[in-house]
Amino acid sequence: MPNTILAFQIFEKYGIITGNNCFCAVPEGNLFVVEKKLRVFALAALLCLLLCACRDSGSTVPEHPGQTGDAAQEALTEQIVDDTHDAFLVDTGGSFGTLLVTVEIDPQMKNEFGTRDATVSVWDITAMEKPLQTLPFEIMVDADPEHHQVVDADFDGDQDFCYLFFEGNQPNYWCFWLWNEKAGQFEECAAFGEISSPSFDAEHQTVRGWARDSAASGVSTWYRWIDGELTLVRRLEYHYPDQESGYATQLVTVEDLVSGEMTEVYRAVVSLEERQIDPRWYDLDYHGGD
Ligand SMILES: [Ca+2]
Repeated sequence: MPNTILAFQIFEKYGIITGNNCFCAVPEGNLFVVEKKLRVFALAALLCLLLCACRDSGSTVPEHPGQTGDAAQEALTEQIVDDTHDAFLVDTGGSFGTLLVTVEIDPQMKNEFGTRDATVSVWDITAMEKPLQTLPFEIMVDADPEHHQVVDADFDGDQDFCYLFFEGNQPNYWCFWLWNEKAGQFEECAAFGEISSPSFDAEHQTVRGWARDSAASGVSTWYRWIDGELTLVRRLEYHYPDQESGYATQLVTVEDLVSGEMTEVYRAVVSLEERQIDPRWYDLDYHGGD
């Protein structure tokens, strides 16, 4: 788990952290109307399909009745929520239905930066004897209902979830676990660990990040899922104000993913006061020019 390493990198970049006082850190069966003479054939075909479906489901996801939101909501009300515990529901949208997720944070700090061990447990409320999954991670903030998000982070139609593990003056970083319906489990997506304040645009299938570097400088990033990998496709940076200009101007650059490499496609010095940049650079379909 690389969170501690990332936390140190963040610490080096952003210095002393304020804020949370933590360093944080069958298709539905189609019914065919068939002529009498075709019924025997149709029934035989249906039987064959059912046998294939049973074999397929048995090979990946265990048989599971799924759960409705109401039953899961009732289980949620019985969970502890305080500074070291959180609980919420995730509707996987598949055979497991709605799952209960609990988070427990060890109160004991591991180092001077306030890193603590935490555990995400995923519960099937039809079998509460033991969690469906236990997912350890490291955290540098307290538990809080505002520190979890349930979102379809990879735009596949199934809900995923994340938990805040680091929060600075503005940059904030989240651990993401994506639902894999075929495997019947959540899987950590490490790529999100480097994206501050991720937000999601399902319409354009983009993930956007924002990391403030100072009061006047910062970096916006845009990502897309390409061949299953969360891939940086644009980076727009307002650089630290130019000292030689008496902090009246600053450099703005835009880098795009071109032939597999991040390539600078725009560079301009702008007035710090007006911060003028062509707003079209905030549209990924714009690549410069008129
Ligand atoms: Ca998803």
